[in-house]
Amino acid sequence: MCPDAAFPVEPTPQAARSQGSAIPGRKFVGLDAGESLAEFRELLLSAGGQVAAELLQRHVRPDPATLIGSGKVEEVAAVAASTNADLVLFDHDLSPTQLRNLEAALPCRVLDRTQLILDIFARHARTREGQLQVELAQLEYMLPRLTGRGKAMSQLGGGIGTRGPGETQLETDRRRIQHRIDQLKRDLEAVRRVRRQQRQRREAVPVPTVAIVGYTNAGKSTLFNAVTGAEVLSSARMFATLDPKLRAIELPSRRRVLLSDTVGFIRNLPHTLVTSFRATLEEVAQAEVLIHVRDAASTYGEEQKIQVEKVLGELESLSKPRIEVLNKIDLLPEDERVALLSRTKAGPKGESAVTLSALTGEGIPALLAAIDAALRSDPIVEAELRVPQHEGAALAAIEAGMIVHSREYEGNLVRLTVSGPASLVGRMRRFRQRDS
Ligand SMILES: Nc1nc2c(ncn2[C@@H]2O[C@H](COP(=O)(O)OP(=O)(O)OP(=O)(O)O)[C@@H](O)[C@H]2O)c(=O)[nH]1
Ligand SMILES: [Mg+2]
Repeated sequence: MCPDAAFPVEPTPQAARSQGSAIPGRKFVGLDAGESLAEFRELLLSAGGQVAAELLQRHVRPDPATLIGSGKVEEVAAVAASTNADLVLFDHDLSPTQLRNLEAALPCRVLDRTQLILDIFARHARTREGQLQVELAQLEYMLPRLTGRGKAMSQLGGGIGTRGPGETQLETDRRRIQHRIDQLKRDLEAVRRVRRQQRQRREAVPVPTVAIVGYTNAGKSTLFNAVTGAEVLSSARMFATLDPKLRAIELPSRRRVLLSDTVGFIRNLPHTLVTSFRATLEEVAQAEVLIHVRDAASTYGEEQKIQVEKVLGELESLSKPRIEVLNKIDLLPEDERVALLSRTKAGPKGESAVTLSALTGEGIPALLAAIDAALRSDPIVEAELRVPQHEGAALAAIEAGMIVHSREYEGNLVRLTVSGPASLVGRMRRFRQRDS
């Protein structure tokens, strides 16, 4: 069942900053309180919850005991009671002490932002590795927060943050959780060993990888499907994709690359998750080119871009060639579309930008051309070849792997002007014309 939730939010620096702005209407880089609240509401919906009430607090200094201060706690308690909420969510992380105090003072369970995101991940993890990673992150987050009242333990059953047994002895809980953590780490290591072997096998035949990255819900999976013809789940819910998906595609130059769809990023991605999903994000670290998908229709696109670049920095992937995709242009009014198109044509230095709609397919050919231009490995070279007509296998390989610009017949020879990947052209060395 969907628990109703009341949530007081945002004693954050961002909220304080936008309140203190001296220029009315001027937006700081960073979400203002309303935008932040809207995103948090999306997270709750993605976790299957419903909003019973929302409370906002602008607070410069968080209270170490309760985050929001005793007066506000009373207000929240009253709202939670009158709306019959099952859950109070905080768009902020809570220290073990704060969580304990709030649980004691409020009539229902309390979850913080990290626990909510962990819960969404738990719902969406499909592979064994994903499930193990999420459970490990949940238990590591929960361990120092056990209250002994059984509320925190309820992480393991149905509903948001309620999975598993109720009241249990605190010490037994701790030991049991520690055991489970050790077991999960061993299981994960075994799963990862298999994946490493698969990767090594893949790397024996090197095909460059292009990774699609971006903020959650930007449209990465929709784009992945549009380009590869695959049917990866795309959904209006946040964090629909947790496990990387790989598919081979052919570029206009006839080069083949592996395209990978990855987990979305979000501001303040819980630290436990960054480390546990590092393995999944190996695809990003290994990729030769990154496609950064952005939601052009989102009003907080700049903030999302900053967050994505922060995670790319943590993955030491900021220096890779990056193609910026401004997605969802079908949602923009005509004048904004035109303005965006002319801006991206000019292009910021060193970065290529493509505007497209993954939904309608508009702009996808330009993206494929941009990938071609960004790939450094196996560059495209032009050549003139003279191939005897009886060399059927070589002619077939040329047709399949290169672009043929012209073809002339000279006796039993075929004379071709081609462009193709240097590796393939190199294999046709014996047919090459001496440069004339
Ligand atoms: N109108 C419009 N909607 C789009 C476009 N691309 C994606 N969407 C929608 O945006 C939502 C999110 O799309 P996904 O492809 O699941 O996004 P994602 O980046 O993979 O999200 P996560 O895996 O959850 O991080 C879905 O409801 C899509 O239908 C687009 O070009 N235009
Ligand atoms: Mg996705």
